[in-house]
Amino acid sequence: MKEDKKKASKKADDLQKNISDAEGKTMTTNQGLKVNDTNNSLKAGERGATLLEDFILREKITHFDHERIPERIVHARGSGAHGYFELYESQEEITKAGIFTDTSRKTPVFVRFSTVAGSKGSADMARDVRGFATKFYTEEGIFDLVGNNMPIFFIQDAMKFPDLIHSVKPEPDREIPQAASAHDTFYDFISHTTETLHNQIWVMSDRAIPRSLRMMEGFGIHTFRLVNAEGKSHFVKFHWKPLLGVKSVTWDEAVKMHGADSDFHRRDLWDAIEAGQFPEWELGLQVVPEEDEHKFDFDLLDPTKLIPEEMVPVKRIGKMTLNRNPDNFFAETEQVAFHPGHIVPGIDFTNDPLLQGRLFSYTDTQLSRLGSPNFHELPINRPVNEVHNNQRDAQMRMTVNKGKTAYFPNSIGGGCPHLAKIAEGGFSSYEERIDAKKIRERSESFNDHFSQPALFYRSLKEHEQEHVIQAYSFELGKCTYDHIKERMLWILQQIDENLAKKVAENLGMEIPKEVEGPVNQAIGADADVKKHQPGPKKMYLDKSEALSQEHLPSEGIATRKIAMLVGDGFSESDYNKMKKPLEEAGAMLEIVGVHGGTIKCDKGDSHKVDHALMTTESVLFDALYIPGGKESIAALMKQAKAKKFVNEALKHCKAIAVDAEGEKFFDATYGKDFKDDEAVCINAQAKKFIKAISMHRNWKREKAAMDIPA
Ligand code: HDE
Repeated sequence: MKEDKKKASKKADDLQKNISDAEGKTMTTNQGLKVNDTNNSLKAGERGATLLEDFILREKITHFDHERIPERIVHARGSGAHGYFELYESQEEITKAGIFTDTSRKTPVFVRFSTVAGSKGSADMARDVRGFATKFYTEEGIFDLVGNNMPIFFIQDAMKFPDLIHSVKPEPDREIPQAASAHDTFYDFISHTTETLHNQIWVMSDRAIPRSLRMMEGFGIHTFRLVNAEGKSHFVKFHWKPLLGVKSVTWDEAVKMHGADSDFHRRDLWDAIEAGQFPEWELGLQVVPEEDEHKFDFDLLDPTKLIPEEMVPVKRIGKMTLNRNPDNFFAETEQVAFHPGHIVPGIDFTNDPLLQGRLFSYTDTQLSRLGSPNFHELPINRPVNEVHNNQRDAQMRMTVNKGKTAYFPNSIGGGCPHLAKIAEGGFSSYEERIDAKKIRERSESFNDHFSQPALFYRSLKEHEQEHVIQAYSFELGKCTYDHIKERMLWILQQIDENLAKKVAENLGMEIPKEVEGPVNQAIGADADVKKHQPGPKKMYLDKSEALSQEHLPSEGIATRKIAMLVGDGFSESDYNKMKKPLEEAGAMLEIVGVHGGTIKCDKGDSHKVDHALMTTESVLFDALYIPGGKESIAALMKQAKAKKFVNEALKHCKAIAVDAEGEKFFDATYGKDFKDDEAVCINAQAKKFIKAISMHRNWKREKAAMDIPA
């Protein structure tokens, strides 16, 4: 047990070497000189000019002037956390990787979650894919699993990545919109590139507006290889399954959350870890023997395709726990450098053309972002095992290499560092047989663009489908070119007639009989245009349960935030009735008062207000409780915002509990029409309220609640 703890903290111990804690220390310059004044520059007299001689001023300002580094071209906005990974049972039949064979290990990890399109300071609740990048500090070196919260990607070949990203980023003339795909250039690209549709429809689903970074799945997307000690390879897809289930907010909430708390996800992750409620994910594998490669109706190398879990089940092999917040955002979350090419023996690549391109991009981007090929020496990036090679120098080199030799082979340095035999853990690439012509082409097996978006849509629950319709209607409604919207409607019809019909109705447009010109533009000027059009829609599976967010059962209400809306004079007994059971269930009951400071209960005791009504919004909570207390209810009655608070909670299908006089106030809101609702608890015991909160949302309410003008 003791040994285990030691292993888990190996990276923490390593980082400790660079931790600086100023507590009780004297201020110095960067050269170690004790500083006596940091408020005034050196001047020629009290009211005179500043002197060039002032090296203390110059050092401080120069450092400040250069504090910023370029933000990531994609995934700029992110939040990170430390943790560890533990394996349930050895997977030695399919891989020799130590993290997947040695159950005694507690491998340190650092995870960075991100949005893709927005800038570093953009709002967390943007409709977007979320990055889910995990750095495993293994005993054999770094393994990075650089994935997303959706199991497929927009494009099939790395060559198109700059086009995709240029189309979704703010339009270059006016630099708008920020962190949003709802604009012309994105849909111009999408509507001419049907391979994008599968990822695109996922982005229109609830997956793109998660309730919490802790409540998202993660996927490695590409098919990777696992290689065992005998050198046999299996294909594998990586999955992260959150133990809190997969949960989202509604679009109306997301829009309001942008304003109410643009750091909502970052704060939520930080607060949960600080509160000791550590987020957990199980790592799952979908394993396909090499000989089964061509058994599917799609190509395993095509990153726009997933393997339905009904066809190849996900085997859960271990658990990751995030248990520590970074000490410094810049040093850790900003400077962490992931790379899908960071692998360890037992893990290898496939020829997925998107993955192949990524293998180039990630080192390249660190050179401009972090400024030097020595980025691997930064504390957050360095492995926990020793690094020895003949690479030398370059900007900001921190390692002090001893000796005369920086070449191999050498005799002067005793031949060191020497090479590792494969049996000693030396890496060797999987020996894949290749016999091919060098061509700039796309495989025809990648041409099925409609089957899986259609499977996804068919597999969603009714309310989830409705959200997709609303999302397309919103996004296309924001586009200004009719021909782009028409192309999109025609394309949506290929996915699902009803989806296209509903979106067309909302846009007030007709679905065109056909689109002008080829659906997709030719991939190369000399390429056969016909060959690159989307192939016929296949139907190899009616539905895949796992594609609906509802597929991961989650129990309990741990980490949920419940607002208790009160004025002075609220009922203390009601408060006590709810507080203990909710907290015992791991939830947080926070007092939202009609004013800040402290607020009095009916017994005259003062309670600290967690949020004044004027500083918070209903969208920042998972559920709402209104206790009784005559005076308190009278105060709420006078506040339009208190009514809005209730109406929004209703509209967003949240659990609401009301006690005693609280019912009178509830009747003064749209609540009066929802008193029989499954998640509305009038004068109920905490048990019922807890059950209602654990539903996350009562989607059955949604249709009726949409009419609430909140
Ligand atoms: Fe990335 N991607 N990507 N990407 N990606 C980057 O690397 C790139 C792709 C993903 O938190 C960049 O260090 C290309 C797929 C995540 O630091 C850059 C292509 C998937 C992160 C880059 C892809 C991802 C990145 C920008 C197409 C899911 C954030 C900064 C061939 C499997 C990592 C950086 C973090 C970051 C390139 C496609 C996930 C520019 C060229 C597919 C989670 O190198």
